[in-house]
Amino acid sequence: MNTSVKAFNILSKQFHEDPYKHFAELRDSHPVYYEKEIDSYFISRYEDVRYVLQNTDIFTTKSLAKRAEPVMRGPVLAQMHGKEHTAKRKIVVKSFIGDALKRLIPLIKENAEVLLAPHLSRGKIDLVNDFGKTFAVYVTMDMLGLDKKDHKLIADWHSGVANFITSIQLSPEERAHSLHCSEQLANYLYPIIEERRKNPKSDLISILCQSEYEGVEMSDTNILALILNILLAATEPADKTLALLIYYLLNNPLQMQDVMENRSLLKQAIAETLRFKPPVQLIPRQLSQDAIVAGKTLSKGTTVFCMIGAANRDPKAFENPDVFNLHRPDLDVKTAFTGIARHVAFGSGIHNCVGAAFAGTEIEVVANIVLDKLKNMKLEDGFNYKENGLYTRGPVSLPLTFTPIKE
Ligand code: 2IO
Repeated sequence: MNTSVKAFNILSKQFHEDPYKHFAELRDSHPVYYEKEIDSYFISRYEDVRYVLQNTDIFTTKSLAKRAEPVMRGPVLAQMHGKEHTAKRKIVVKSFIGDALKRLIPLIKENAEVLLAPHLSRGKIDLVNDFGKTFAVYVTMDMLGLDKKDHKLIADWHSGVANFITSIQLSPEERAHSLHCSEQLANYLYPIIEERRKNPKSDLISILCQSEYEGVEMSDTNILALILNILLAATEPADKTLALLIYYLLNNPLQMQDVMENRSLLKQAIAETLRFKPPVQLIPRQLSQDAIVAGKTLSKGTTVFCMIGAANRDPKAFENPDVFNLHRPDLDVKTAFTGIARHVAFGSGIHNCVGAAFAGTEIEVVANIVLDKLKNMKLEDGFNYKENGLYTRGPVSLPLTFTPIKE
């Protein structure tokens, strides 16, 4: 294994521009890559990523105490373990599956339609900045039971907090701004928690307020942390996934045609998008003891990042991994939105994404509406596709043209 000569650096501009170009070299030559500037290791092989994510006793989620708790103001689900984790995850998951999920579908539809409407007569839209970002915030706010008139405030505070959680390096100014956004969110949400305790409705905040753990209601701080957890996790990856899905379908006209002719293939296309371009690229862990990964001994206390994009492109796990193919036999759409998915876009092991089924439905519902309403959809002429982000990553913009619908 060659560990001395490195043709790239994870923190370089070149890597940020297209991490995918470097994944094969990482997996082949530096499967446990050390980044000195941030004193952390990056793990890129599918097998190793699964091993790390599935062994939470050794590769713990303690990393989130530094990365998330200052802005979440309390423990998020991924930080919990044992009885507490099981009980609280159960409370949250109930709102994301079964009948609760079915009840969310009309809200997802309505949000998509309301936000697309003003663009339909224009024949053009930037799917990320004119639609996706606001759509993601609207759906999350509906689910939590927040008043969408405040969506701009929430979106701004959300991005400040997300910047903290998903940063590799953070300047003191950025850190101060993120903490300020977190405080604003707390000031906004505490009175709502108080109010929902008194007058519960059917939304997720009310459910959290009414739920008991070990016979007592949760504290305001613990409820706030879970609300922020859901706000971040539901909003941050949603616009990215939608834009990536549409971009790769437009780039693969035969697959687009298949989906247009048979909408039941859309779920497969979403699963393949998550494998091919996972919106969450990194999952951090902290070692509780010395451990060996890909033949390398890592010591207790070390921070490692699982590279989700690299793992999902490992030829040992997926055939022709660098080809977008919604028909691939190794995708397994039945499990793709569950904890036993073959791809690792939702993580793996006990902390796998609690909103996976919800995410699959949300993107399916909105993508169906986009495909129905934006007839003859094309990328705008001369458009230069660009992605942004190392931790969460997605298209910077996606300007589309389509046949306008006359009002
Ligand atoms: C919110 C990166 C948006 C999660 C996080 C502090 C914990 C956890 C994740 C995902 C997506 C976010 N981590 N969701 O990677 O809840």
